Parts: sequence; C-alpha cells; structure tokens
Amino acid sequence: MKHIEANDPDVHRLILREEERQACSLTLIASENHSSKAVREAMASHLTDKYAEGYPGRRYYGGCEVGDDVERLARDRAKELFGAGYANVQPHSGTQANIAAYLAMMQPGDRLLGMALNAGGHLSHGFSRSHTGQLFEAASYGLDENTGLIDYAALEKLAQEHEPKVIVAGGSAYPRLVDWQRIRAIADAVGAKLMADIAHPAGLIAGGLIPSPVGIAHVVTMTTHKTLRGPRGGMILTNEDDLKQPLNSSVFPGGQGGPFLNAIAAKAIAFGEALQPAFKDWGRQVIANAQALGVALVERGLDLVTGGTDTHLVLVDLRAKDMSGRDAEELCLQANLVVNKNLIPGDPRKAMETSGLRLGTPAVTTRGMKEDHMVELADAIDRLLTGGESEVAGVREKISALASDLPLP
Ligand code: DSN
Repeated sequence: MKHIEANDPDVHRLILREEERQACSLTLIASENHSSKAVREAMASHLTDKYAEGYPGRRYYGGCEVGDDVERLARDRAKELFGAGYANVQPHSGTQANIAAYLAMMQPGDRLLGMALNAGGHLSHGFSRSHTGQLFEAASYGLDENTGLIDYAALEKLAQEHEPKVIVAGGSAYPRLVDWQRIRAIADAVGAKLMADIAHPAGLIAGGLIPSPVGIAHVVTMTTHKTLRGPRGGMILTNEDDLKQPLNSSVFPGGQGGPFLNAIAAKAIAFGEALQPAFKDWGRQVIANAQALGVALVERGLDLVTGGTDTHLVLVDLRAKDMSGRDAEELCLQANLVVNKNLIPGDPRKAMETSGLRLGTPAVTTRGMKEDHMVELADAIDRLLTGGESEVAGVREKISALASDLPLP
C-alpha cells in the first residue's frame, strides 16, 4: 500500500486499522469470509478503469477485447463450478442480482412469495421496506415455531392462496438444508417460477457438500463473497433457455450500467480456487466446525434453533438466558469475537434487539481453525453469556492469542 501511504495517509490509516481489527479479532459473522490475496489483487488491478457496458462481443465501448475474455472466463468457470448452462457474472451485489432476476420473470405489481425476514429470509425476498416489497405484491412464509424448520405445508397453502408468479427460497439465517424439490413441486402446482437464493451456502453447494438447486429452480442467485470466498458481488444462473435473454437484459441495461471488470476478474479467480480439490476440503471443514461449535454450545447448556446445523451457521436461542441478542453481540464484540444478533422464530423482541445470535464458521475456517478451536470458542461464548462483563477481559486475552496464531490470508 505504499502509494496509498504516500498519497493519502488518512485512508492509509483507516485501511490499516481495518486490517488490524480483522487480524486481532475472530469473525463469526456467517455472511463474511476472508478472500485470497489473488482475489484482492484483481480488485485493485487496472481493470477497474475500464467501461464495458454490454456483454462479451457486444459492448458499447471500444477496447473491451480483454474485458470480453475476462468475463467469458468468469462465466465459463461459474458454469463448470455449478453445472449450469448460463451464468451472468455482472450483478454488483446479491440484492441487485435478485431484483434483476425478479424483473426477468415478473412485472411490477405481480405477486412474489418469499421467506419472511424474521424467519431467516432476506430483505430482498419481499420485505416491505425493500424495493422488492414495494415493486411486487409480496407475501411471506415462515418456519414451524416448534422445530425451526421451514413449514412446507403452510408454504404450500400460502402459495395456493397468494398465487405468486415467483417463489423465492433460501435464507440468511437458516441452518438447515432447503428441500428444493419440494418447493419446486409447490411452485409447479400454482404455476410459479422458483428462484433459489443461495447467497449463504453457495460455496458449500459449489463444493458438492450440500444439495444444489441448479436444475431444480428456474433461476439461482447468489453473492460471491460469503462461503464462495470471492470478491463482493452477485451472480445469476439458469438452465432455462427462455430465461437467458430476459436475465441478460434485466441485469444490463435493466438494473445496472457498466460491469465492474475488476470484480469479474476477481470472481473468475475465486471460481478457479473453488474448482480445486482444496476448496471442497475447506467447505467440509466449515460444516464440521459449525457442527462442532453447535455441539459444544449445547453441551454448555445453550439452545440452538433446530438443535444444530447442516451448514456453515448456528442460530443460538438466548431466551433461556434472558439476554437479548444485542447485549450478547456487544459482550462478544468487547472480547474480540465479531458476531451478529439475529431474530429467531417467534422472536418476542424487535429486530434491533432480538433473542438470537447467529454464528458462522467460514471466516475462522479460512484462518485455519478446526473442531478443537470450536470447543474453545464455545467456551468463550458461554463464559461471556454466563459471566457478563466480568469475563470480558479474560476472554478477550484468549481470543487475541488465538487470533494472533492465525494470520489473515
Ligand atoms: N447481510 C447478509 C447477511 O448477513 O446474511 C445478507 O445480505
């Protein structure tokens, strides 16, 4: 960063502060990860300066021949990774990918059915204050409050009543597998299209570790920076020939202007990394770590929504502790454990307070943590939730020591 240091000491200091924050703490935010140095180099490359509105071979600017090759490479690798016939690597984010996908399948005013935000869905699945809840007439399905699992029977009933054009499935705080076939059957029965948002488990699906919706859902969207371990960004896949052109047009010029070629190159690198056998091993470890963390938390008397996990995250139900997610998050943060509060099924508290804590293992697995470390983390969390402020200094020392042994990539 010698040029930033020389030209802009203010920004240099901020970047160093963030590096230090990440290095000295442990990230258990389920949607975060640490990308490789190669991914970050591509983000900082000269590709950032190039305009390339359009698609490979059909651009609105000259000088796009390298950009064309970059985008073709990213698309080809994405298709190979997920076994898809079409990939659009231009979406700048998961939400932009979702909005583009909806508008390729629906008109404003049409009906959308998505998982409720307080059930672990996402803002872009029809939440009232998201454009997706304003553009479309959205209804939401939820979880069985006793099991914490998607209530498929209620979803089916709601689909029959609401008659959506699109059903979106997938969540940001759902620790279990989604039955893609079952939701596709529900969609078929009401003449809806199924969209799978795999932003969270994309890397686990790419690694073949959990079932893929590609070929079941009409459209699959995702982010590239969570378990997929790439740069911040989004992506759309389909195997439906009649959706390819509408998806292309909906991304550009529908929702975006010029693609970020630097990010697309970084996506290509991340997909290349994900095609290596080591990525599958990493993903397997992510799941093993989440399961070990869950078991160790339960052994310490904590409740988990659904009792455990099949993926990269666990959702702690704090109601028995009589502590809010906000207070638990703050205690962990003081001890250098970065986590986030989260609503749980039937949560009696508001979204800014919550009764849950979401813990994910992608970032700590990238730093090299294994099951034994998860027992130490569970111990640290239990000490904080049980002992409160009096435990912060001791746990912070322990977490800092663990973190300093495990450098960022
Ligand atoms: N904000 C992401 C998450 O934390 O799950 C989803 O966009």
